[in-house]
Amino acid sequence: MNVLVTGGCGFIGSNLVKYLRKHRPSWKVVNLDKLTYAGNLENLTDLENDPQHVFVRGDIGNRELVDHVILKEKIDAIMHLAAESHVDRSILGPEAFIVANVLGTNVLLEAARHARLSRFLMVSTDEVYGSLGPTGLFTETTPLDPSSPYSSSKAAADLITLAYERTFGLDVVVTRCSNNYGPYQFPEKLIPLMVANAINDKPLPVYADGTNVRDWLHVEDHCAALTLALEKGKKGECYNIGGDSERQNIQIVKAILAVVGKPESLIKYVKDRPGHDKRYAIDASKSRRELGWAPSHVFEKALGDTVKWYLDNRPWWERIVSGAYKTYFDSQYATRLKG
Ligand code: NAD
Ligand code: TDX
Repeated sequence: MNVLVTGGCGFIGSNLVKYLRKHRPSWKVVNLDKLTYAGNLENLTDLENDPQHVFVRGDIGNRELVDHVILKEKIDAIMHLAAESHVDRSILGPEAFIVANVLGTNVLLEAARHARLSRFLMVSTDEVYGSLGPTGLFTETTPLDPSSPYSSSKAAADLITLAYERTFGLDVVVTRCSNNYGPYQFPEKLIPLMVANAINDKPLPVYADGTNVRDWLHVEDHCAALTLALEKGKKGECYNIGGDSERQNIQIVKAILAVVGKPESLIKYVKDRPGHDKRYAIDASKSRRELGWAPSHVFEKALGDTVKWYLDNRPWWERIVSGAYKTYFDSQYATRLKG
């Protein structure tokens, strides 16, 4: 099997490329990534001399390049992860999200259709469902009701993908997962940002009162689910993937401070994110039943291990927060802390 992974130098993509090389050793993994601010080839140094991993730097929106890669590498299936992925950035500037997530996905779908690929796996998100109240779970039939430019661009891509099955008969599967955590996450997202700030004795900016709830899924459990969805998912179906680990943001932040050994006085409550979804929670029973998947990580232990990974790999994230992206991080803090 020759699989094209898009976005394979990002957080989930790089974990997935490594997961596939380990658990599906006969597969060739071709990794198409533009290397935006969030893409980092250093995430894949373990695979430097691996002939079964082929890296191609390029944009999913470049149809000529995508066609060429599919033909040259004899691609059978696509696992599509490349995206602009950060909600706060989508509020600062939605356009990049529409270009990469909506138009980029459409280019890949067209290429997959014309090359008659055997499967197109669209990695979507639980954020397409919008927000829950204090009770209830998202199922695959929950109506889509996205709140942010990010989640609406993902919902658009998710629906276009499903339309390619109905209209053109392309074999597609859509997965919708909850918040991932683990190694190599860009330090703009809640967990690595809070770890980095705690280590550097900087304020930890918690939006509103910190009671918003996310369901946390370890990235390796997500990679296992994506692999099974590619292999066993039914054509034209959606699969929810969740970690059964609902936590309030403030619980996460306090747990991180405890592991790093820093005081809770570093917590700074700041102005809320506009359109901030209150709660996400996932019913993943369809994935358990049809894919034979279940998460294997226990949240508190895996969060501790994740925090330790960031403590042990300081150069990896320090280069990001103090290097080329320092201006972004500084201006973000300044804006948040004013609130
Ligand atoms: P990320 O931001 O860490 O990585 C995205 C990768 O895509 C980067 O390597 C970037 O260079 C690449 N990329 C962006 N635009 C591209 C383009 N036009 N052409 C080629 N490559 C491009 O993102 P992530 O957190 O790893 O998320 C991966 C996917 O999973 C995304 O589709 C995201 O919407 C989805 N998702 C993420 C989470 C989460 O918790 N992180 C949860 C649900 C769904
Ligand atoms: O500084 C912060 N303070 C804070 O309180 C940041 C960055 C976040 N938060 C809150 C907002 C959310 O309630 O923490 C929660 C998690 O925030 P993010 O890490 O930005 O993730 P979220 O907005 O939930 O989206 C993530 O999960 C779904 C990913 O970024 C998406 O790509 C994915 O689709």
